Amino acid sequence: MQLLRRYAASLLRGCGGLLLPLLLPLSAFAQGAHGGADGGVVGAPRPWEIWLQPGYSPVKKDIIWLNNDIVTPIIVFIVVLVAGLLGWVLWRYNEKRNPVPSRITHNQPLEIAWTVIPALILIGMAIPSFRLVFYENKTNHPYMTLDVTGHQWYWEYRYPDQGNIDFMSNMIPQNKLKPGQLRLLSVNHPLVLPVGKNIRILETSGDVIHSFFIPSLGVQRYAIPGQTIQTWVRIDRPGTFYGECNQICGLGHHEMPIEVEGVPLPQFLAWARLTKQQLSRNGSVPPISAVASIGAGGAGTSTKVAEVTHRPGAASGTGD
Ligand SMILES: [Cu+2]
Repeated sequence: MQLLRRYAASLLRGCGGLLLPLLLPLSAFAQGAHGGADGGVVGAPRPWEIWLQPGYSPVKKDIIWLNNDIVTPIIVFIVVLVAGLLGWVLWRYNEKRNPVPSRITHNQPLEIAWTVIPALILIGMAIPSFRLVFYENKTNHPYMTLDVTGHQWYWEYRYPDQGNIDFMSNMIPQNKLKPGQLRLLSVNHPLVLPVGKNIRILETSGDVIHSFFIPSLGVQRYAIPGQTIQTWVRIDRPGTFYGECNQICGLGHHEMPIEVEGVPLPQFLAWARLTKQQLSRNGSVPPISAVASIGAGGAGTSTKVAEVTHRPGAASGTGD
């Protein structure tokens, strides 16, 4: 990792020095934390957002690094170089300035150079790309496992390590949204996960192909019937993170968003215990605000988390 970061820094020094002033404002704009009104982070799309969403997991931070620091400077450099060459040819070799054109048709050193240099650029991009693909693939030391099943058109979440809690998560229809809830993104029962822990995610589907996509956490994997596909996440800090199915899966494709509540471990464990009790008692799933007073870092942290996660009606009610 260190090696790759040094490689990126030298790449920027080498070819991107001129581009840096252009790219930095974009990058800073893209990575500024999206703070929630109550102090917690919110991973959600914003109006007019053209860059990647800010990252709240190690995988997402690497995706941002690969895109912002490696691929984009290379793309900008090539576009500027080719446009400059084209402009120079138009200016220097038009009919007026160059009435007798050269009859040269081959230049072997030039042809070798314009084959080898792009190949080297592609290899330079492929090495960190492949490394990232393998990094996204799995975690070797998961704290817990989460089973995700895609259905037309809702998500099912199962927690095998917390007594097989199993519930459905449905989008809140637009006419039932409460203040603070997001159109096409808020759900009746959010996925609740502990922050700072490696979580193995095993995905499958009950019908057609779906895709489990949470941009701010760097999670994207197909959910395919008859297969189990693995990925993982480690949420950096408490907050609410939104995603959606991004594989066209039928008429209600837009009705299966993902809402993740990242909370401190003690609060997650308390919620899991309460959820298990309530599911067996009356089939209901408690909102995370039901255990909001339990936090990891003292009263300050727990209060903040309670405020972040408590949105009226967020998880109370519309049933499965
Ligand atoms: Cu889907």
